[in-house]
Amino acid sequence: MNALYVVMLYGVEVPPEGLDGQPHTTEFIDMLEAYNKLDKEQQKLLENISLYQKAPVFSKEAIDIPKKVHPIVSTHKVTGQKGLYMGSYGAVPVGMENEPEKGKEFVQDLFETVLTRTPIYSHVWQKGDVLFWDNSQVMHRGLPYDATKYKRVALRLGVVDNLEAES
Ligand SMILES: O=C(O)CCC(=O)C(=O)O
Repeated sequence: MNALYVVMLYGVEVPPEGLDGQPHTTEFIDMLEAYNKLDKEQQKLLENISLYQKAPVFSKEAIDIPKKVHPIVSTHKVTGQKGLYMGSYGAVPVGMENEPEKGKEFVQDLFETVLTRTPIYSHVWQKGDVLFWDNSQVMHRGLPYDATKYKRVALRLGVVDNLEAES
């Protein structure tokens, strides 16, 4: 998977609010904790499952990009700790290609379990904030704001690991 290893986001210009009067935030979930909060049996079951991930682009061309396969339990290349890798919306387990709706439901149910057991860190942006995260075992999403009213400028730096290449 060519997912970025470390991501940095620098809020150069930040909207004063998100939607519906809520603060403008980016949410994060620690997927190590998500894995650790699962029952042992569920952890074991997931060890054998990989997901087809969709390309993280929102264009018609994305349909033609081959899907990537990633194990749902990922082992951190540096710490050796296990975490969940749930990836993109609409991911389907390998072996369930012919019943994609059932596959998506499986992933959705797992994600709902994660959300009930794992706290979400919601970062309320202030101009000038710099965030770093380990993108290999942290999930994130930026929440929407009214782009017709406010300007947002964020600089993003991504680091790709080459740990396999070196070892
Ligand atoms: O815009 C945000 O708050 C999140 C940024 C993001 O999704 C990313 O950098 O991958």
